[in-house]
Amino acid sequence: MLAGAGAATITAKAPVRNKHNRRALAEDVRSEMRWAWRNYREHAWGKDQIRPISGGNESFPLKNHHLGLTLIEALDTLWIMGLDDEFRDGVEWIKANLDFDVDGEVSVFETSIRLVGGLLSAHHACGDPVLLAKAKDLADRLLPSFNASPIGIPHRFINLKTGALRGPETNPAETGTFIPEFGFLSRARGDDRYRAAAKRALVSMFERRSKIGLLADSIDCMTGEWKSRRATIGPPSDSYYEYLWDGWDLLGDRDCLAMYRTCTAAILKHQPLRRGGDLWFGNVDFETGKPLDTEQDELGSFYGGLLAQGGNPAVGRAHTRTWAKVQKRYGVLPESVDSRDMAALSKTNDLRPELADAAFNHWLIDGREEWREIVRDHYLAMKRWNRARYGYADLADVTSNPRIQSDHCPGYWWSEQMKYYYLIFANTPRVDYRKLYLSTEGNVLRGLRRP
Ligand code: IFL
Repeated sequence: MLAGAGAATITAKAPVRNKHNRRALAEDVRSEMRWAWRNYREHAWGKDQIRPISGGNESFPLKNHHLGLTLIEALDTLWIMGLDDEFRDGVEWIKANLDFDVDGEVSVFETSIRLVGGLLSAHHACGDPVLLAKAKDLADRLLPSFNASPIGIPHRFINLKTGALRGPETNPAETGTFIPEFGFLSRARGDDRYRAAAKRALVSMFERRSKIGLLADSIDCMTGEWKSRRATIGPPSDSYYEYLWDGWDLLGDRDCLAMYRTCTAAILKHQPLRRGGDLWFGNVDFETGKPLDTEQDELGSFYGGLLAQGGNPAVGRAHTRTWAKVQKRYGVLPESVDSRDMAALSKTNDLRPELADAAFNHWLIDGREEWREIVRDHYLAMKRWNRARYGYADLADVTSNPRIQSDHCPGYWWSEQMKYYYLIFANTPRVDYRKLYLSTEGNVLRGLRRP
């Protein structure tokens, strides 16, 4: 389908300096969320993902079985926006229908960040013990993947019913993106097993860093042998670094802070790539630091926000501004660009939240208007190009005019960018912005205020 046809058109960009315009933007985001939710409610209720062009549905993370992924991802966003009837409806569905005893295989990483995290943030919002119990049941089904490895690094896939494992060849993100969810669960249940497993995996990966302090992006989880030479701050390593910081931020774990600092020092020494006024982080050989290619993955655009959180705001700002230039060129970001000239190397757009995530994190730290402007542009371009008949859709090509949409809406859309947009414009009393903690999937595990 061609985007723009039939979609609501935006006629002007609202200056974000003006309070009324910010309020209007927040209201607009809220009303888009409600519209998308109603479509999901009507056409794909209880399914994992709605197909936004046809109104059909598709399952994820299981192949042939639905777990209500979208509604679980959406819950804390609905709650923050004060869409309380919708929130209650979702919680009721979970209580009546959600059952993880399914003979099917899931990604351990995706299941933890999306489903365990989504249930925990909904529990944080309303305190319902059933949500916590469901999160525990699911985490119990993921834990064997950690325990099966002599070095504590999980296999990539596990069968939810039988515990059968697959995928020993894994990577930093799928090794180390567990500690906030598992740590929260351990605290809430008074059972340290979850936190300890997540921490062991983080440390085990860290101990395998090269002499110059970098991690490669593929490893055997049973032997600890590296399977690649490429160090990157993009996928599949990105959220490993994010969760080192988060282990400190959310749980006060000093080892995580020390590991974050060690990894960051190595990255800042070997990976910055300056071109004109732009700052990228290159993909390099993990033992020599030698540059490998010039590709920059959109998922890496979260990194400027993380650097600012971790105490390197100037470098972080430079990187986020570089990605904001890419946004100025394309409107909606392509999946990857060439750092030499910002040419799109992968022209698709998977409704990605990372640039909005980074800008939001900068704004929480320094309150500058420029971050709100980046987020506003992100939102307006998405509304213009990604809005389809039944919801928001990926783009098959961000360079065509009009843009071409694909019939897919990822679960993270409900948990991430809609929340960042709303939070940056709304100033809602439901959130203590100074305490706010957001997971890699945008799930709030600290800082919600019940009315
Ligand atoms: O699942 C999302 C999350 O932000 C993540 N990686 C990619 C997704 C969004 O692009 O950690």
